[in-house]
Amino acid sequence: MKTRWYKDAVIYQIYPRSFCDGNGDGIGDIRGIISKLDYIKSLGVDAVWLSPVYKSPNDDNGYDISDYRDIMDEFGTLDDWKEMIDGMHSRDIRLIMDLVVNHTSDEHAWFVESRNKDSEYRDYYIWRKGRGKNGKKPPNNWTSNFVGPAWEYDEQSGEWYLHLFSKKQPDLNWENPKVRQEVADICNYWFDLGVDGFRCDVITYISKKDGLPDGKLKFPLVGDENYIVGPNYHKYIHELNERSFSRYDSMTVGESIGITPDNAFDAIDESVGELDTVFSFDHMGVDFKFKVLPSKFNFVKYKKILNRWQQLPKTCQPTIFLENHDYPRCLPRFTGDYGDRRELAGMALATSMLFMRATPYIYQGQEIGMTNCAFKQEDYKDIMSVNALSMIKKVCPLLLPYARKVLLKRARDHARTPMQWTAGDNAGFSTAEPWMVVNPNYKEINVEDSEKRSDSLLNFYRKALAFRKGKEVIINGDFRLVCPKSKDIFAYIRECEGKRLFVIVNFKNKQVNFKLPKELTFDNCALALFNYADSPKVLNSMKLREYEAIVYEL
Ligand code: TEU
Ligand code: CA
Repeated sequence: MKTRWYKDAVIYQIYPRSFCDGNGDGIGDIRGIISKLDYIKSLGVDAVWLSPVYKSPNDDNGYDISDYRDIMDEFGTLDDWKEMIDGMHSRDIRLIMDLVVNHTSDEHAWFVESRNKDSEYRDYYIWRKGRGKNGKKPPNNWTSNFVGPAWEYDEQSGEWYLHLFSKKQPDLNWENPKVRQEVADICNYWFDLGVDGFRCDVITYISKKDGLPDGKLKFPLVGDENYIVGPNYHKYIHELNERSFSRYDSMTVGESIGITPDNAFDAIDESVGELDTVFSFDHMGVDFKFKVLPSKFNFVKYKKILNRWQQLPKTCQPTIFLENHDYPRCLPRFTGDYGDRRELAGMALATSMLFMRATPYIYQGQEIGMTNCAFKQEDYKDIMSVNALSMIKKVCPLLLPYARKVLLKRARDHARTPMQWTAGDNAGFSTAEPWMVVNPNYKEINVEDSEKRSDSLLNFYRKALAFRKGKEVIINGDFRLVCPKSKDIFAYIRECEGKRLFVIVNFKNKQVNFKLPKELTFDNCALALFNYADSPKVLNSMKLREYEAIVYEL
């Protein structure tokens, strides 16, 4: 049944609200996506991961679902969706939908029912009595990922419900077998409509420790040791795999905070029958302390983390991504100040990631080198940013200027500014004023302009993806990091049945010297990909130019 097509696939992530507006109301939608299918195909990607498009009151832009079997009005109808998936399939592009089942919206019919203590849906969620006199203190000390306690008091029943995200995102009770069956049914509903897989949102949070014990006090999330990869996590995912994933030629990728190279085998090895792949976030944290406070980018550590994933057995398929809708843009996060070499820097990042043994993900706009936005305070739209600002205003207004500085580096909003299609009005994203500010640099950074230049970052991505396709050495070859201690260079060798690939990338906006390992010889080598027109056919100069990135077939 399983073809494991994802091993040779590159996946493009669409955040629908910000991708393309098809009906001129300022909000991206499905008709907008349909209008860009040829563009997506032209990139050479194999699949799309679509962030949630289900019915939702949009407290967290669709990650709060009120009906799993229908489409959000702002995004269109189920018929539009069917046209979209047909359009993808006819172009040989698969569709990965987002599966958000750690929690629902508080407006989901189950939760509305669940507020009633006698309802059969009460046990679909996690209700507890409070502590202290009159139970007016939350049942434990867990905190929400979106600031504040993870519990909300419900006057009607005098009890609290758990929400690891916003209070409009109550956590489902996976201990309840009915909930688990509902989830399998939802997956099968979409599989039967043709979807090719799921990206499983915060899937490692579904099993909470028995008795919901207090967590140790640590900033910023208290209690996470009691719900990340909890006691029944593997059992529940295995069951879901049996009831759903394994019945289709599907692929799954878990948003799997807590899965590390040390425990990945149990989570994704082909023999275990759970998820096919996971996203891990350690490499996305190397320039933040406590996940939020900006700190210096530790390049050596970054390489070390990625390398550990590469060394997993071949039956465990890693993923690689530099951007998604929850993180700031990778330029200049990982490249430092690129000055006027933005596209060269983007090519360096692309080259570093695309030839690993992994399923790479490209986030919308990454392919044209979109950057962070100099937001004003009122520009922030993300619930996480808005909550953080209002909490700080309340608790310690003196810290507001600092908080603003942090957000300029860390806010999820950066990834959510409208896709920059043209230099025209609203960056060609919409004919109306977009729901979110457009990055003013759209006049220089946009798809239309990138299409015109053969040496653009966009066209570099296309070349890289075309080169990658079907190459056994990239899909399955061994991975060896070269000069792991170098503070400037990301280099690796891939090897499979006598075929070798050598990838060398200068991450810095300066010339750097390097020393090649002795055993690397360049007889009969072919220059496969490069970002300077005159990149050397043979590496012997021992000097790489600013952000120079080269791939050799040895
Ligand atoms: O993200 C989970 C998650 O842990 C993030 O919210 C994280 O805390 C934040 O991005 C800081 O890195 C997933 C989705 O990707 C995110 O968009 C949702 O808001 C969240 O789950 C709740 O569904
Ligand atoms: Ca619209």
